[in-house]
Amino acid sequence: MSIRTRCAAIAAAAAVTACPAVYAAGASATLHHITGEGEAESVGTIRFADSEHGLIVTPALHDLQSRGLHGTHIHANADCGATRMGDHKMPGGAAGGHYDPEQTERHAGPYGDGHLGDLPNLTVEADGSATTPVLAPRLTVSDLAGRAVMVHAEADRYDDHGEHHHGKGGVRMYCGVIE
Ligand SMILES: [Cu+2]
Repeated sequence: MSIRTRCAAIAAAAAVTACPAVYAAGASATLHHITGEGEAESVGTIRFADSEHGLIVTPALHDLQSRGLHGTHIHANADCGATRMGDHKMPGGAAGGHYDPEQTERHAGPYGDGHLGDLPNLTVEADGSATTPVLAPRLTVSDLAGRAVMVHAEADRYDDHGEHHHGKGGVRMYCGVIE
């Protein structure tokens, strides 16, 4: 059954008329600056939509602290809180690691065969805004429920040298639960 046919059947059964919104539905997240104390100010939103070439990720972010490329991923848990190990507080630690349903444990980038949650870098303009969409060809909106999107302080070089942190974008800086 096609999505359109199934949608029509659901709409008939539920006596609703909002069918186009059902199959055109996307997802979005409101991002917040994150610190060792948890979530701070909002910096805008990221929207997600399916296309025939994969997931289109459209940022509408502002007041970001540094220009240039920033590593961005879908992380496993819908929680942007900090975690604590002894005296060390980790911003966004509650979001867990990169979404990796196949348990590849490889950080291979959006076009690789590792973490499904690896997104292309987001580009932050000189004025601190980010509005340029990127494409994640292996993901769909249906993968996103119950997860968070994370923007890191530095560029992601898809460098998977063990715990070599900067290869994945460095410190977790902005996070949003996907809804
Ligand atoms: Cu990340």
